[in-house]
Amino acid sequence: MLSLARLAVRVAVCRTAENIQKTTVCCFHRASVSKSSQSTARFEDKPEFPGSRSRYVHKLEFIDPESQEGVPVYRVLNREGKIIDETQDPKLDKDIVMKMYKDMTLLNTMDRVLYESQRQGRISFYMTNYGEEGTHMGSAAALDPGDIVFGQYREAGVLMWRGFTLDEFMNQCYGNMMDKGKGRQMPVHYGSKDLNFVTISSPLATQMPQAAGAAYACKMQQKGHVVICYFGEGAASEGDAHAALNFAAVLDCPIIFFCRNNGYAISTPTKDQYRGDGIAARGPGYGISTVRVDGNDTFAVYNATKAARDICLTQNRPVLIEAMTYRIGHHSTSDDSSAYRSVDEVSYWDQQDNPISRLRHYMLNQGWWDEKAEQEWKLGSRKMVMKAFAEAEGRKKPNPEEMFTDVYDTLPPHLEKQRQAMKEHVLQHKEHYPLEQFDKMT
Ligand SMILES: Cc1ncc(C[n+]2csc(CCOP(=O)(O)OP(=O)(O)O)c2C)c(N)n1
Ligand SMILES: [Mg+2]
Repeated sequence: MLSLARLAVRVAVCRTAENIQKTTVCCFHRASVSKSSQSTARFEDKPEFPGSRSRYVHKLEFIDPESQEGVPVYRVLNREGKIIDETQDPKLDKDIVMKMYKDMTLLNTMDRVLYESQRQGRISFYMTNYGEEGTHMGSAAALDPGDIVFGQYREAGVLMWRGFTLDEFMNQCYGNMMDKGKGRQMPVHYGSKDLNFVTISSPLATQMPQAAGAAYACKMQQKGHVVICYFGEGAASEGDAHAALNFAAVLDCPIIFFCRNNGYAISTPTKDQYRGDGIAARGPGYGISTVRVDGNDTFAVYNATKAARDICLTQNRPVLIEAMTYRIGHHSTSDDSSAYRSVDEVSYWDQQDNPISRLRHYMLNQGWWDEKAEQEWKLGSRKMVMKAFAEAEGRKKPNPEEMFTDVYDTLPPHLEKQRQAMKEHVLQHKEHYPLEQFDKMT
């Protein structure tokens, strides 16, 4: 009723007003008629629904995922360490390739020592990186040291590449008084403010929305930095993974989502994790540029990460990389993978498709490495690892009072009470506590 009354008033005004008013109203009317006829014509050609880009079809057809070709795997080096297509050769300096190889093998040696250390009851827990070294060094080398890393937990090589020392790794795993986290975290939960590596938080996918937020901050700061967020294909099933990918896409965040698809989430193989074509197939669904690479090819990972970084920086957009690899070790020291996969399967990846041997072949082909250098490095690097290991083991544990520090600026009264009670109790029953192994209480 109200709109009819308004229309009547308008018509009346149109009839009685001066010419200029008449002209204005009539023009408005003409314009609206022609606009609506134009859009009617467009409606017939193309759907105008907000939120999609497509066309009309007149035959009922479901999209059959089986009929879609899988996302291809980008590769630079073949298994014999030869460049397949010269145009893709990253032409890295000998020093860089040597550092890649030395860090990959050093990580391998450190893993063996710390894994054994846990088996002998010297540390509480450990996770190896066997088989995934190429994803670590290939991606880390393509980044700027100022780029912020959010890891899951199986990316120790990225931290090693950035300069985290063997002492620092060992101190953290031993939770001794030199550990940056003051012994409060489980082993492998590394972090380094100096190296822009955010401390590991193992509830799966927590790092992903945090990383998207940090990337948004990078965009606002405009200091030429991006974020890289590592996650496993298992973690990609968490709701937080969806939130992170969608936020980053919608808010145009400069972030590289780097999925390490190593075939398993503890004992769950990928076939029981998802039905689609891995994680890469999800990228376009989020409107994110995506590439799938051979994660055992360090150069392919390097090229993909470098190109992704450029996209992030120059276009302020996220990129998704899915690096296909294989977890050669058990999930962690709390797992025995022989219960759910065959020895043959594991040895195929260990012997036939291993990132370390592939890079070694490349170096041998280049004449940059030989058996003598290999043996010397093996011995020398093991010595370095054993030295750091022995020193970390010999260091005292942190002062037990550190349990109460670094959360509150001023300790609240109830925690102060607990701190006092702990101290009195421990000092009163000294004989039951190995206090000589701890830094002295104040
Ligand atoms: C929210 C949450 N659920 C379950 C776990 C237990 N958990 C630890 S690691 C892991 C598997 C993760 O697999 P993936 O993301 O593929 O990483 P990978 O270990 O293969 O590197 C699970 C289920 C956890 N840490 N957090
Ligand atoms: Mg996995």
